[in-house]
Amino acid sequence: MNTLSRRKLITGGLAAGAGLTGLAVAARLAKAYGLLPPDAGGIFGPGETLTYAAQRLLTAHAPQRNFPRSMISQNPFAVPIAPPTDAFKRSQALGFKDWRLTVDGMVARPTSFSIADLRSLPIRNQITEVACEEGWSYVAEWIGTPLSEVLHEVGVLPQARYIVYFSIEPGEWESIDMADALHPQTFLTMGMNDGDLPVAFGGPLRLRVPRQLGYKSIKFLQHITVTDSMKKFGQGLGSASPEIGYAWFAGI
Ligand SMILES: Nc1nc2c(c(=O)[nH]1)N[C@H]1C(S)=C(S)[C@@H](COP(=O)(O)O)O[C@H]1N2
Ligand SMILES: [Mo]
Repeated sequence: MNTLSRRKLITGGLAAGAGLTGLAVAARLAKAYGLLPPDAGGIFGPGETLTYAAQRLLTAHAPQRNFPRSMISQNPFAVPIAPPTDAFKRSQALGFKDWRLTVDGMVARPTSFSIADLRSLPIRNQITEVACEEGWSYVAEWIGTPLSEVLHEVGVLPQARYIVYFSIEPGEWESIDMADALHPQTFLTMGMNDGDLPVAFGGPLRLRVPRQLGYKSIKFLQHITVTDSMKKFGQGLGSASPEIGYAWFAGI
């Protein structure tokens, strides 16, 4: 037996002895390289871990499709939302002039932004799809400022890994990693199809995350916090979605 095949045998034997499948090995590599999603359940769910790791390694900066204007949906479907609270209605009566987006956590300059403050940042538009996990989708034009502009304003600290974002609607919160947070299509959205963002679609402020399923695009955005770990939020799985059985990473 030559040295090479002997070494192969030993390596193979080690892997078999430890009961490691290829997926589990990949999951270990993913962990070693910081590519584990917060809802990864050890060696359970290595498939989801791989989806996230593969996306991050291969397509970290890939844009979602930007549609031509002719493909904007005529009757976009708004998922019915809970009836607005009195506090929300008061703010709406004021034209949302008192609405604030608070950005805090691992930042150099915690800041509270009004809608007018956000409008004074560089404004961009994109024509992208909202795809719900239940199977339907629509295309709309979204107008807003890239989240990266706000993160730049507040000065994200180097150890930051995720941004966690909360709706005024109780129980509606999500998080994304810094690759998605800094992606140019991740928008703080104030406008839709040439008008203000309607309340039914999350107005006055929605985080659009077009590279992931609709449930990551939280409506009535009120608070963003920057963190190095998801352990301290909710059940520590990254967002409200995995707590009810949906994947934290919903890349499309
Ligand atoms: N605050 C809040 N944001 C939300 C939801 C919600 O119920 N409340 N539903 C989510 C889900 S499951 C989807 S698919 C999209 C739907 O977006 P649409 O209403 O623009 O179609 O919004 C997401 N954002
Ligand atoms: Mo959804």
